[in-house]
Amino acid sequence: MNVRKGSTVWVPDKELAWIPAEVIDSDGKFVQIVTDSGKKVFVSAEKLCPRDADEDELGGFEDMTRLTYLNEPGVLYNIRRRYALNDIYTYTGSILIAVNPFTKLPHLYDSHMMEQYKGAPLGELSPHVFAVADASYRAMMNEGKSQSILVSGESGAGKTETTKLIMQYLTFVGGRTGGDDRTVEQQVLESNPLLEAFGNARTVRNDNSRLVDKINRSVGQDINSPMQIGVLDIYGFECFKDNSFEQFCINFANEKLQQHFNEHVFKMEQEEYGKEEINWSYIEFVDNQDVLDLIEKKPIGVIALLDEACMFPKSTHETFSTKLFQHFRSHPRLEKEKFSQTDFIVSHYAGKVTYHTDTFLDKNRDYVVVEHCNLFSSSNCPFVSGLFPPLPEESSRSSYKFSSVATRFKQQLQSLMETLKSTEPHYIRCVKPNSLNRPQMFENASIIHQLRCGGVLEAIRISLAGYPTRRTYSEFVDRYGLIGPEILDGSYYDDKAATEKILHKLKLDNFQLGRTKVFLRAGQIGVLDSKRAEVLDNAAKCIQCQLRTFI
Ligand code: AD9
Repeated sequence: MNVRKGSTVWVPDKELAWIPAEVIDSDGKFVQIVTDSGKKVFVSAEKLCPRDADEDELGGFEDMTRLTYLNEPGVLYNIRRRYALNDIYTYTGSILIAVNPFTKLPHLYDSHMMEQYKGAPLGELSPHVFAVADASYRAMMNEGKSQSILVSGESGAGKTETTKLIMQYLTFVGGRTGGDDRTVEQQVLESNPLLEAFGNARTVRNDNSRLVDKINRSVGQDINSPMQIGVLDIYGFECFKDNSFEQFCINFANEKLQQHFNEHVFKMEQEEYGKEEINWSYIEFVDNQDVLDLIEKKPIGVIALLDEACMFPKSTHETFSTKLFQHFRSHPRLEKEKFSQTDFIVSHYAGKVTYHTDTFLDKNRDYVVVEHCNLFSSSNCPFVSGLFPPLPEESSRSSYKFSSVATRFKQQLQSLMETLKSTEPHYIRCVKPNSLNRPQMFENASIIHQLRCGGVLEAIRISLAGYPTRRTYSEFVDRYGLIGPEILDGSYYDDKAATEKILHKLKLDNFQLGRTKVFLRAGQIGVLDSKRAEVLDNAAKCIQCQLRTFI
């Protein structure tokens, strides 16, 4: 980054992830900084992130895209500032981040609040779970398209509470359908769990009875209605000290959802560019298809190799791991754990996870015989048949009659993805602010990790690949006009033309001029801010000088 003496920056910190600091000396590559607590340290300029000190004083932005510097620490501290004021909701574009308050905030959810959000366009009122619920309800009613609300986060992050609030709001706006005298509660209970496949996300077994209780949070007014709002409460990415087959399945599901999420975020970005009529063909889009291929591709992928091992009685987890390493010797997403012969490491979108394979074969073999499965799925009792959805042709015809847990999981995931693709998605990322479940405690490092796992930082990365900073022309001229006073001098000037001239004056290119806003590439706002600070510095010196002469 561009560091000059006096620049305000974020510096990495072991305990707090990032801390605010100011540059007191710089030789380009290395800089000396003083942290907020007064500590002076030398750091490599590459490790720093730019910080807009003016924003420290504010109570945080309702939408992360308003931040001057859309970087990891900026996002973290924006949420932190808001959380301190009990503003637990923040948008990152169209994604809602919800930080668990661990205390009751009844005023946030009363009927007066619900009334306010009814019909209000997203972004007009403060960020809220009701706003997302309302947006999905309106979209369903106006566009006739099914909607899905994906609520994710780690255990205790607030997924269940959030899901309940969504249902509360939907029943408030939706009420009863004409002529239907079932209570909403009954309807919810009778509703078809749109995303039923996810019963398996938690366990290795097809134990739906057990992001049944959980998945029944899906809401639909009428199971035969072509339009539905599905609420998916999904357990987030997992990375423990010991990770086994369960974590492998959960993380596979999260990779799938992440791909869906990336595509959605990318599409939303494109829509914004489209609205402003700017050229968006420059945006790079790197997805996680390579990890998904590694896991699910046939005939060679982790699941295929595992199934193969399970079908041969002589196989052990050692032979399975050996085969895996043979096939993926130089795969960028898979490596062997240094101190083990059988553990493998997958570089997931949210970080590396080491899997112990010891029980992989046993857990994957924990299947129901195909004939039994067919028998159960043809049961007249909907509960029983629901527990055993019919096997796809491919499995039931297989000469081995083998249905592994991982393959079933993969197929169910596939059907979930198809369902999701036919809906318009809305994302809510729940964050657990501390491990003690206490109000007003904000543990930076763990929150950064959750934002990464929830794809929030990935969404920002996608945004950074395009034009992360957008300002209306008048906002731009207000802040940076002093860089080119001659441009603004005198008579009438046009904000858009002035913006372009100021940018050219600084020899910046590759920006885009939209209908109402200028779109800047990552780093360009830093150049502008640096120049602005220099102009202000010089002006201050000039005034001092004039004062001295005067005295
Ligand atoms: V788990 O994966 O089912 O173990 P969740 O569902 O993510 O977990 P849950 O919704 O149960 O977490 O939230 C945990 C606790 O946080 C709740 O019991 C509430 O006491 C608290 N919570 C969560 N969200 C809110 C909220 N919006 N307002 C107040 C909340 N309290």
